[in-house]
Amino acid sequence: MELEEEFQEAKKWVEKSFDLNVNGEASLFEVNIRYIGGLLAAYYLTGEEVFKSKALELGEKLLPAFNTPTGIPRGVINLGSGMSWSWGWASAGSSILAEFGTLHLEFLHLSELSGNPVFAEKVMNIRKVLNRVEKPQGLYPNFLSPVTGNWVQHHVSIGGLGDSFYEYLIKSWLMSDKKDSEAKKMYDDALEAIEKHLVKKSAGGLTYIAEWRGGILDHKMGHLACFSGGMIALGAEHAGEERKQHYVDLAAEITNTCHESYARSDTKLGPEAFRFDAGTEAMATRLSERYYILRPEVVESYMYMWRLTHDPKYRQWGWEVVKALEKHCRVEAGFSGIRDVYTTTPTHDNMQQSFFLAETLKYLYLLFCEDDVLSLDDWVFNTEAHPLPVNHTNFKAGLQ
Ligand code: DMJ
Repeated sequence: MELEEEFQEAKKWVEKSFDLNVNGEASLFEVNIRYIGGLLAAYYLTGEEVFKSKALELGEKLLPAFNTPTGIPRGVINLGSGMSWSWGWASAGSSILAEFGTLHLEFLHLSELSGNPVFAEKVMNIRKVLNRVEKPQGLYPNFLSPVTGNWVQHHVSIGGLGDSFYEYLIKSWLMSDKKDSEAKKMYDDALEAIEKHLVKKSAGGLTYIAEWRGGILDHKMGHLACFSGGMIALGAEHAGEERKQHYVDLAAEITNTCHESYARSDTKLGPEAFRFDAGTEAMATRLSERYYILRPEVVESYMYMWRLTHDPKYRQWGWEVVKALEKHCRVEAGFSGIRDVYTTTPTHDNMQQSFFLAETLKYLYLLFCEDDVLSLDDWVFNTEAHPLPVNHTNFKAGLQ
């Protein structure tokens, strides 16, 4: 974006002030997708060694979390002491699918850059455990025990707790220059099961993805689940001639539903979760689900749908979001989340989440760029929208 001065300032901060030995609770998943992903992308975009060495140093610091009987990492780590543990709120000491399932892209790059296979081995082992365990109806529940390697609860969601696991399957295949056929198969099978059991159409004709609680459907879609329009669009091109149109349509329908969740609010921004029950369609029914914290998933899907179809409506929808952000979220020091999307005198939550810069604004920027800016043929975006290069040459790490 030609923000050269800001870049130099940030680089200086990474060199001089980025302390990797903090004693405190850090999420393995967030450190990976935000810090390691960000550092790797900065390295690949600029070639500056400092980003590579910090990414590798940080990667080493995450390794102790994998010392469990199955090799499935625990969710929380102290970077100073190397101690790791499971989230207190995760039932029976379990690890979360969207967390341990969202390491693959970054860890393969860490092995590639360092020549040390350990990172690739860790994520290939996670895949092995997942392939071994029985999947109810072909679905992947959200909680797995790092001790036994079995599911702890049968709650399935394409939104929070599950989301980016599915995203990393198709992206692992794309990043390997379409060589990692195991990832592609896992993605295809998972999507088939999701479509069979979770994809529904409302009375008003809106397609949505429900959540599954041990066989019982919860007709709710989280804002987080709205990334799936983009994911399905990204995979559609590679689905084979007969299935391609089917997936393009499915991606468009889900993206349309997510747009409806924005269009039906007074601020034109979408709620944290919306429901399809008791006569409600694509609106939050609970007070606690009416907030918007500057999340990216809906504009992320607009960006992928635009690149796939070039239908101008996706740029129009993106522009509606830009205007709504300016109107309702802009504050003196930056942008803030709002507590209720259904009132035009919103209360700010006084927080600018880091994914607003990393993802929401980046996807909006890309929506209005030419397709060759970070072309999807050459780059995959990690789940925090940090671009990582497709390995067009010799992607061996972990795949022997
Ligand atoms: C981001 O941190 C990532 O996209 C993650 O995968 C889930 N969603 C948040 C932003 O909403």
